[in-house]
Amino acid sequence: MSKRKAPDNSDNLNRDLSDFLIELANYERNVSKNVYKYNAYRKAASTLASLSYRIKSGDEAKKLPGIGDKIAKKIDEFLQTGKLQKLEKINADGITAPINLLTRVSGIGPAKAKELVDAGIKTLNDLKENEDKLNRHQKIGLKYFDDFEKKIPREEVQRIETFLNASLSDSDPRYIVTICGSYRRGKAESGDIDVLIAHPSYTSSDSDGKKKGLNMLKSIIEHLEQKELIVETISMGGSKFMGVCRDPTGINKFFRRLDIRLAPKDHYYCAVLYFTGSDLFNKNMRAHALQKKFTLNEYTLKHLTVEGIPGEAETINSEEDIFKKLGLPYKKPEERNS
Ligand code: 8GT
Ligand code: MN
Ligand code: MN
Repeated sequence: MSKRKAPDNSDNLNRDLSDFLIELANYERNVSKNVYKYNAYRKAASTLASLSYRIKSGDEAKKLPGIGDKIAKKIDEFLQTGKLQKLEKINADGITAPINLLTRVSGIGPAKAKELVDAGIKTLNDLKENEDKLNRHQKIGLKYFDDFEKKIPREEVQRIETFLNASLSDSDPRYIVTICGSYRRGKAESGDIDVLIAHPSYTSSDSDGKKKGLNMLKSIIEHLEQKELIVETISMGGSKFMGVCRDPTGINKFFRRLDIRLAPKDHYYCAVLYFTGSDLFNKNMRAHALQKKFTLNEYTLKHLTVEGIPGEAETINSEEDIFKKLGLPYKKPEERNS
């Protein structure tokens, strides 16, 4: 995955407001560790960012979903003074700013960032001098810090998609390849590239499925290294690869974060849905599933008994099937951005 960030629509008329809410959200996530407040600030920021008009007061904002008294007050303070006391204080505490900086390194989460800052490591230079305190992922995150912060234009993802399809079908034409994430949701730019792969010969009922999946994923990765698309491996689990790639046409020179997942064919549509996101959309959909006595994850959709025990996996032959079984109107990927 890539780091959660501010809503990025360029014509955001409330940019200053959504920015300060995201700053507050990051503080709650990275420093206070209050997930509830983190989500509340993020939701409010995303609501304001999606408006087609400029918010003029806290009272006006309060009519919107997810904006209550406290956030409305902050909006008023910001509109009247151009700043926020709370943020001024946070930014002066000597801890929050470096923690926020370090969490921008791929692989460094809030807990690790705090540990580093407590040890006096507060800048990227400090990190370089203390590489022994970093794991493989974090080292790669540091090495490509600037590149990983750059957004990937849609045309570049398209080029990589074409290249991937060609390279994989050249090793086996039956591979099914889908680029998910923000790209599939129609975004003009992405933070990373999320590739989902399946193959008709690999299903969850295979007796030695785990081994088969891992071997298949390994051979895919080796092939893509040979083709000089993949340049580094961050981690490689049973069904999940995290690494670094490069635009194989050479048009764009930046190093990009690449996630590849291999799904058993019968789990494919649940995997597509999950891997397309957005993560907020997934959360809402899973909550809705629970209300309908289903449990939904990246693998399967299952009915829950009255005791809350999951039954057999439903047969799913499309993303539409999942929505239908949950009694929801189908949403196209472009409609899943919040
Ligand atoms: P992006 O352009 O910033 O990459 O936006 P994105 O494509 O929507 O975000 P992502 O972080 O690449 O995640 C894409 C989907 O992958 C998410 O919707 C989520 O369901 C799934 N996902 C993973 N791993 C993780 C994870 O560790 N955390 C989160 N939040 N989501 C994850 O595959
Ligand atoms: Mn990702
Ligand atoms: Mn992504």
